[in-house]
Amino acid sequence: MEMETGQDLMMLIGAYYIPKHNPSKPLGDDAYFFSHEAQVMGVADGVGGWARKGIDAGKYSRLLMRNAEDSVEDCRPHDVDPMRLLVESFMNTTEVEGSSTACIVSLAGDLLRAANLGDSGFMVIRGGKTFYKTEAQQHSFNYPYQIGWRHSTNIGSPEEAEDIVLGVEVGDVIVLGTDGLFDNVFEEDIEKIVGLCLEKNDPPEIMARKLAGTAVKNSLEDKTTPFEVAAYDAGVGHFGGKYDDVTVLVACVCDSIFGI
Ligand SMILES: [Mn+2]
Repeated sequence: MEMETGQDLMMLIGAYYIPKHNPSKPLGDDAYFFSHEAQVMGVADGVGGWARKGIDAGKYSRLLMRNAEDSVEDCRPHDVDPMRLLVESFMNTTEVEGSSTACIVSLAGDLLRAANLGDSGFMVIRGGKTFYKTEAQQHSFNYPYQIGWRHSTNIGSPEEAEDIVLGVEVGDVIVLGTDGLFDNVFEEDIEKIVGLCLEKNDPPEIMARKLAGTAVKNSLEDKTTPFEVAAYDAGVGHFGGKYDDVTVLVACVCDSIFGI
């Protein structure tokens, strides 16, 4: 799908991943990729419940993201359709079993496009405030929409992903993450951290590292978190954070004249 776009903007992207401490599974369940050249980035969170069946869902999420990255080569740079990328990578991910949430975000001109399935997601911060935030898709509390492969059969469908298009501006900051971030850091705190980083001129990777670090810290402390609030709303007793793999990508939207 060709899109009519305005001003030519670009995302300056940085990433940081803190896997859950587990010596037998050092890579965790999250995976991500990004391409400055193509102006696209994505995260995936393998569903941990598969461990009970002896399946490492991290292998699924990593292959899903690698296949997405490979499919980027077939797209025109600065014109990547995230939904198409998600469908293609899903169809190509049949070598390992498991399932995963996924969120892929691209920039074409001044249009941000995204495909979001499950409870990973992103927010756009403009002028210090949240301008846009994805809604988590869940069947029930802590049971997100997902895509996967098991016994040579598809699980879920990438077409269930929310297809998002929105205009962005120079100075916008996009925070893309797995639920490990959004379950443990309130929106207002993400805004604050991003604001402080901008004051210091931190590059996106440092911003991502600070956000991920805060998520892990919050998850280990006895304090109220978004996960606790969501659990309460669902009638489930859970206090504090949710210790999880945490992946954060930060993209600063700038004029492409300064970039590639
Ligand atoms: Mn997670």
